[in-house]
Amino acid sequence: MTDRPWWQEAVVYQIYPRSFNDSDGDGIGDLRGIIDQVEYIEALGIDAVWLSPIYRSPQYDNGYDVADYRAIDPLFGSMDTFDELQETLHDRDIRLIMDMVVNHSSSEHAWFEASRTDPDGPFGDFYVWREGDPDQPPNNWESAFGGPAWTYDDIRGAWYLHLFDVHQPDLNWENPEVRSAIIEVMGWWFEKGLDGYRMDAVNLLSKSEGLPDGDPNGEWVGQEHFINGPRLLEFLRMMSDEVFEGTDTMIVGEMPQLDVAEAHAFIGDGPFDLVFPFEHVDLDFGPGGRWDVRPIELSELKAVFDKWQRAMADSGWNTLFFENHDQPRSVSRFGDATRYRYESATALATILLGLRGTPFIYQGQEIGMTNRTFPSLQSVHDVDTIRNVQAKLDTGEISSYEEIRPVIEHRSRDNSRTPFQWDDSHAAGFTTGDPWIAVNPNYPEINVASEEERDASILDYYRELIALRSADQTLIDGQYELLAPAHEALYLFTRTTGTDQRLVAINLSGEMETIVLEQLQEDAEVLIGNYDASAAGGPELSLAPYEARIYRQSV
Ligand code: TEU
Repeated sequence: MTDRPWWQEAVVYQIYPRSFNDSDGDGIGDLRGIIDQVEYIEALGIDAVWLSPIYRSPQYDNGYDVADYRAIDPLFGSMDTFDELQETLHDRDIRLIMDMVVNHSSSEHAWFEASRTDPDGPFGDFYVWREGDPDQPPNNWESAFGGPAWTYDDIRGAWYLHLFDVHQPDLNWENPEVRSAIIEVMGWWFEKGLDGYRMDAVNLLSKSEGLPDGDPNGEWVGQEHFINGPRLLEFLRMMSDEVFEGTDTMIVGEMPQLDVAEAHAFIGDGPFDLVFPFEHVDLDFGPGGRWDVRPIELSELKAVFDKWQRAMADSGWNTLFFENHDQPRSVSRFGDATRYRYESATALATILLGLRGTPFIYQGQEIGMTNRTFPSLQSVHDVDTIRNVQAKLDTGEISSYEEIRPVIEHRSRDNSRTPFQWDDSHAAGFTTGDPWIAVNPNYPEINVASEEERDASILDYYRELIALRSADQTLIDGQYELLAPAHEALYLFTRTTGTDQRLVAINLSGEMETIVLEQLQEDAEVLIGNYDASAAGGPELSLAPYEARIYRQSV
């Protein structure tokens, strides 16, 4: 035991409840389904579960549109089932983190209903309303999901802002009543025993005064007026003073477009414990932005990690992730899902758990689930993909879905939202009914049951690696140093505490690679590897395709 906060030693597992396990056959995953798989979760060796939103919601954005912050959506179960889940996890020393979506609510939230029908009432100013010509939005800001960020509401006769879907009106954080309402909600769940929050899109809360037009050529038009806005820190500090202060919780802020230089304001001595930046997963944006893809070099990926690792050496703490419910599957994106699925999935795991920071594993990553194909726009469920593609069709930027299909198949959020693959039975064992989104056709081969049967499986490797890391202070806290930064196939770094060192050696290519590495000692001991490499000391290091090893040595 150290005096470090628990979340610095933790490995977190993200569950997307809709797609994890369905207990009642309606085709949608639920809380009982999670309870039924708690042993699986426990056997992974993780310390905390982060649940994507389960609040009452019309589900236009799969729960990121909250209609009641204090109720569980009946799709997922009841408050009693929630309590049971929390207790079941706590009994096993697994903490529970919930997603909290406070930049916007659902348009079906009672606050919005009241706001649009009674402008002079107590909720009249809860959202960002502007009066004006119904044909002329108040400014040129765009929704992250494509098209204008404004919709004219006929009931109120005014425009409302929605940085995401039309069903996700932005809350007006300038209004102190909004701030206290949210703070009350957040405290309420803490009283129920919750261990922390993942704060959704939380760097968008403060908008520039006067809502001026944004650069029409920006990646997200208007972003300079709503990302890390003028009062953001003030709002987050207030949250921290009134809700987090003095609790033993973990608060991680999701912050799109966050720069490393800005990160320190939010963590360390800042209001949050952790942030999720996106620099490493945005690297493959093409010249046309998010809906364009470019290949990336390994040296670029290493440089981004290196920058964040070095920035957090003395204060702050990193999050480590390759996947979440918005990102495609990492083995398809950064590995080789066809020829070297086991090797590359485990190599990526070794990076994730080898770096310094808190690792977040997304459901299915631990069995090497892959991207799938989306032959038509009708086969896509995600509002982000559908609306962005539709907006491009409407403006004539593309003339058919087929034109953009390769990008969608690379990037669509649906890639990670297909049902969790438990076994080779109907619908991968996810549901006895019709799954809300099609199961990846590779489920007969890729599933938990088949992983359990293999001699060397991705799942076993994850379990072993998590156990190794959780018990190894040098892997948790050792100082990080990158070796051979410009190498385009090898990812090599050390983690050092005093004289105790781990050397993490990974080949991220499909070829055999050899290097003379002075830092690798002859008597270095392999602690874990995804090939059989018990006696493989240096200084000459040869790594098979996607081979990964963690060595222990003294320096
Ligand atoms: O995502 C925030 C965000 O900025 C997204 O636009 C993200 O960049 C996008 O999904 C592209 O990958 C959060 C949630 O994680 C996401 O699921 C929600 O849809 C969004 O907020 C709105 O609540």
